[in-house]
Amino acid sequence: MENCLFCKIIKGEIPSAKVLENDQVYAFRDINPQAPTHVLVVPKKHVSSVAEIDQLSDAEIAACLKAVKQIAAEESLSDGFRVVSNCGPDACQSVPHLHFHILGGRKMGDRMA
Ligand code: DGP
Repeated sequence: MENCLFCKIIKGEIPSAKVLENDQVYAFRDINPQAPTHVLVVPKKHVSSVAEIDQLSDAEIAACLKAVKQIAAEESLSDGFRVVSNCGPDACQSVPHLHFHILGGRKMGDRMA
């Protein structure tokens, strides 16, 4: 997608603090961290959100979640972490390229919304 911010980050046209990359997934630190660890995991193929996840292959979907697991281990989030994927305006999704927030490094609030 020509004008997609995260597509530009994946292509290296916009700098990012890379955490993990493989054939299917790119992960980088959020520019506005909301926890000591705040990493975004994105599929390299552009889809807007979970609402379009059927446009990804099963392997691409699995790669995202396996990346979440790998990053949580590498970031030593052994006490737990939260995975969030905002989807659409009611969820305040601000970048329309599917992404999974990994939030950890502190105790989260017990309310999710
Ligand atoms: P969401 O609101 O769920 O769509 O989350 C989008 C996240 O993307 C938000 O936490 C801030 C982050 N973000 C926006 N622009 C940039 C950027 O240019 N670089 C990085 N690293 N993160 C960004």
